[in-house]
Amino acid sequence: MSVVALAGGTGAAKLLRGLATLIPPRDLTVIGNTGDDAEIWGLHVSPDLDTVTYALAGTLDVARGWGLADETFQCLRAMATYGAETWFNLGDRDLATHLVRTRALRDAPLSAVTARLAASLGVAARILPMSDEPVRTMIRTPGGRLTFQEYFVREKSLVEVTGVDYDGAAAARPAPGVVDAIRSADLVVVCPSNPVTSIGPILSVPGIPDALRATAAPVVGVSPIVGGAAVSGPAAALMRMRGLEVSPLGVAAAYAPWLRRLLIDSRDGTHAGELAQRGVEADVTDIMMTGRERESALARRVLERR
Ligand code: FO1
Repeated sequence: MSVVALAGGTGAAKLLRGLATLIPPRDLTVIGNTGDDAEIWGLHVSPDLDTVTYALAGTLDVARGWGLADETFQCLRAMATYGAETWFNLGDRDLATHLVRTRALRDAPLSAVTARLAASLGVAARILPMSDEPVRTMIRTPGGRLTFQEYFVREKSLVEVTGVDYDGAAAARPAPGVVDAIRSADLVVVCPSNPVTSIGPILSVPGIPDALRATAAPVVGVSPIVGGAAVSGPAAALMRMRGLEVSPLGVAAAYAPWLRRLLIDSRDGTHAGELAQRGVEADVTDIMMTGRERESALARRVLERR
């Protein structure tokens, strides 16, 4: 069985860890968001690809949802003494990933470099960036445009957002393997990630929405919205700004017309009827992944064919 997952960062990491307990890693292909990639101290940082890779390698700092467990930040402190910007917390061992990636990108595309990093960390699942070309999520605010990391980490998502752009998307192509993986999948999973800034950039790459429409595989999502609020991060404000209702209905609207089934929380069960009217089967369950067992239980539910 071939499972393809569209993934952002933290929310996706939990579901992917659950899936990895149930299917052979070689059956899992992750298509990761690179819209929030950033250049920090001259290094190419790919936060979502790293979060997914570390999660599947078993080395993610699960409490924080990003970076490596048992990390230290000596280099960050040393950089501060040189007057460098230190709002983006790069850990000492995490730095090794960015050093190796940045050097390797001189000779190879991001997809090849990502595969190499994953293999070095013992990850057998296939992790593909959505594109080898740069696509950057830019947040429009009354004070000007910010990169996603400036908005999310430096400004703590507190500034007003007037729009979101995916710079470079029009000229980007899906990374090698992305379209084939979607078209030949037995199941496509949309992880519980931010529809605007995690899954949105993936869908902005020409060719990926067409593949989702064309695949014979059922496309199954897990709602990142529970009880009218985002499970984590700024998804609610960004969805509102896009005119999407902050509920499973808004999530379904973001993934129309190819989303077939959406796992929603018991608290949102009242939306099941309207989802059905819109052609999306609601699968009502407890979707909060508060521990390893819940991650596996939710993943099992995602894999169930109906
Ligand atoms: N998130 C934060 O909230 N603060 C940070 O300082 C931070 C540093 C960081 C370093 C490496 C990395 O891979 C991720 C990091 N993140 C941090 C998370 C990152 O901003 C988010 O995971 C995504 O970009 C959103 O999915």
